[in-house]
Amino acid sequence: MHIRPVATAIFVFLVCIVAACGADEKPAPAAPAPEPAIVSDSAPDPSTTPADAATPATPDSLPKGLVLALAQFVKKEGAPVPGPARLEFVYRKDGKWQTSFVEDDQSNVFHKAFYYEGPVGPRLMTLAGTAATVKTWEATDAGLEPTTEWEQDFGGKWSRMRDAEVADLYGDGEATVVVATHDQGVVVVLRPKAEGGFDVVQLDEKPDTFVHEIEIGDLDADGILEVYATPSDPNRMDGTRQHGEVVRYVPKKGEGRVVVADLGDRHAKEILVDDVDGDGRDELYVSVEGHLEGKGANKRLVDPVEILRYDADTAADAGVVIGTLQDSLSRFLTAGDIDGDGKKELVVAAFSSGLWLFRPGEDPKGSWQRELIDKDSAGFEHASILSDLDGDGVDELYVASDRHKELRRYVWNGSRLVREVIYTRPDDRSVFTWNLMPVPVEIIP
Ligand SMILES: [Ca+2]
Ligand SMILES: [Ca+2]
Ligand SMILES: [Ca+2]
Ligand SMILES: [Ca+2]
Repeated sequence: MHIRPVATAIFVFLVCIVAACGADEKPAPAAPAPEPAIVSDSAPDPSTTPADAATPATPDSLPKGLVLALAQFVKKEGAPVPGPARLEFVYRKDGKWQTSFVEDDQSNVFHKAFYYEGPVGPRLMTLAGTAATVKTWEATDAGLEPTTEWEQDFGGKWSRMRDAEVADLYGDGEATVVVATHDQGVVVVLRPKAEGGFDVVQLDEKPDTFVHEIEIGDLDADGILEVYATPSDPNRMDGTRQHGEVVRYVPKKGEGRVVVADLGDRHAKEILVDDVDGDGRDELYVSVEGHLEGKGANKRLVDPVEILRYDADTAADAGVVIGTLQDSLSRFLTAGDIDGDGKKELVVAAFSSGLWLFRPGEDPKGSWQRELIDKDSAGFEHASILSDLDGDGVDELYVASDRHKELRRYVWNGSRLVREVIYTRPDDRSVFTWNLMPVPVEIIP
């Protein structure tokens, strides 16, 4: 692959700004990709307008929209600088996809925003970096009104709220929030109080440690939820190999950090806990980064991205490879039922090789079937989610293709996923879409 000057310029720009905006490592350049080895890697053109008879028509209005959590860069004296943390809402009303936004000057990145129903009613919850805040936002006639629920300077170089998941962690019926942070290894539980607000309970801390991702589930099927997290050293900008692992906490049992996946000198870029194979028990999926060697034009991929599966009894060094991608990174895994057959699939969003659909094989603890959904979809984070916004029982796929400044929707047409662009950014401002989540339209400003 020839690297065009414009691509190089964009890459250099990304490296320059990435440290400032809450990114935890530099984007790797596109690897010269040998052709992938297994199953159908030729995708039909997904950009076909979904006009086939089998493609469901999109209703004029939908009960749910999407919230995008963003870092943005604005021009100051001609140079790009981090702008205020930004949320964008995309929703369908009156036969059109519409947008609205909220900005927060207190921070320069929102890493995640999601719908949260606690004891005091429905809110939007946000996680921001520098300043590191967790806020709830109430829908009022005057717009979304924020309340700061937790704010902290962790005392290191960076202070960021990075990820959160919500579950009834203690079996008390409460929507408890687990939060991952940068850069002192702090993991906390936010326990909602009846009168509003949260008790902050710290699960862990470790000097000079980024905690990137949180997942919650019950792998051992004992009815008690476990918390999974991905701590790492602060990523180096020189691409040096670093140790990676996935750890587990069981707050209800008072059980602290246990390493469940030891990835040697490779990082976990994403984890997902879900019962994708449908046997009634959750499993842990880990997206392990690929490795590039060499410099400049000689740079080549020596280890592919691997998607590993862990069950409750899998040893930390014995994750099962369900699939590989000839790519350096994959930072999003999302599970759902894309074709309405009652079985879940896994979508893997890779850095430069596109969007991939994984289906469990006959033995879901072995190699899975893999299909290319769309080669022409990319972004540093490449945030993606399977969600049933139209409520017809089948999940649609929503993807932020930041390279194209587009938000895209993919719908199953009976034989494949068909792409539709539902939002194109109207300006050339650089953004990182860190996350997107479904939200009821009632909370959208
Ligand atoms: Ca359990
Ligand atoms: Ca399972
Ligand atoms: Ca399915
Ligand atoms: Ca649907």
